[in-house]
Amino acid sequence: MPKPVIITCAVTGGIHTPTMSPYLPITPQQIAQSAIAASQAGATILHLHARNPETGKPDSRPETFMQFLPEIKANCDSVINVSTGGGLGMTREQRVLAALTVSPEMASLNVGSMNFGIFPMAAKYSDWQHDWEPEFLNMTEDFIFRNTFTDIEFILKELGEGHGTRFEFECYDLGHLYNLAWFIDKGMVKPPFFIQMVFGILGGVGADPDNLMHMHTIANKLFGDDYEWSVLAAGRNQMPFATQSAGLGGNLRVGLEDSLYISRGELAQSNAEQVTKIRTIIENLGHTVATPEQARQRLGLKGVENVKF
Ligand code: KMH
Ligand code: ZN
Repeated sequence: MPKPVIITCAVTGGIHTPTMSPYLPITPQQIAQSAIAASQAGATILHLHARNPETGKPDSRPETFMQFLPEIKANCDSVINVSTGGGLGMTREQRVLAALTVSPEMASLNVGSMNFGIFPMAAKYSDWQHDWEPEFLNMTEDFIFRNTFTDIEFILKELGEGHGTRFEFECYDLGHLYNLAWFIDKGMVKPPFFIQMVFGILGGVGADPDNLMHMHTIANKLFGDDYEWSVLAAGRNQMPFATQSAGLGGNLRVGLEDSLYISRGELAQSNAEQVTKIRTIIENLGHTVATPEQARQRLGLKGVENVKF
């Protein structure tokens, strides 16, 4: 019997900008409402970033997160996963501060440095709502998303050991799996590991189904039965890759952080719409969706009573 599928919903992220979609949650109220609706649609885990309410720019301040985290926690039982990726260009300390403050059950951890090229999106839009938007996108042409071994160790120690927070290990390429294996061999990461394989980011592995199969094959060799694997793909590849993962017994991630669309050329009007679409696919495949409690048990999480928000 295949395991219930863990659906992660990445509610707003730090990649897309306000001009790109009127449906992208920006304010704390919008983020909370969208997250709660996504939970009601079936999201097992909620992956959360914060944004400046006035400008929509990625915001790493704990006080901004605290304007929506308690409301989400009070209104749904989905696992709350606070991003340490922040917004491109933030320092390590900025990126991890919110998670260190709120001590979540889960946080993201990016397992390798890379080029993170979202500049091609800039050419698709004009009449920007805010000046920062094209600047933010275009700066990524000469930008390295820094996640050195020292950076990773810092998060593992400060957040993992310090707070009992466990991680959504974001792996954008084959080498990132080997980076994670190195930390496991050093005894700095304990099973069960939750590996989020990321496809289709310019600078990471391409969104080719063969790459998903190979990353899965290598992860099986490296981690055996000690891991849960999940798949996300950016943009138009989101649903096909989520579906491929579900068909292979994997878990998956959707959400407006990773794609603004519900189908080719049609903007998704909510996170819940994407969650509902993939839930229907999962159930049509004969699978069930994992409950937050099942995810807590499978991922070894500390329990919602142990967070600080
Ligand atoms: N934006 C995703 C492709 C993080 O928040 O730590 C990767 C991500 C990184 O979600
Ligand atoms: Zn994220």
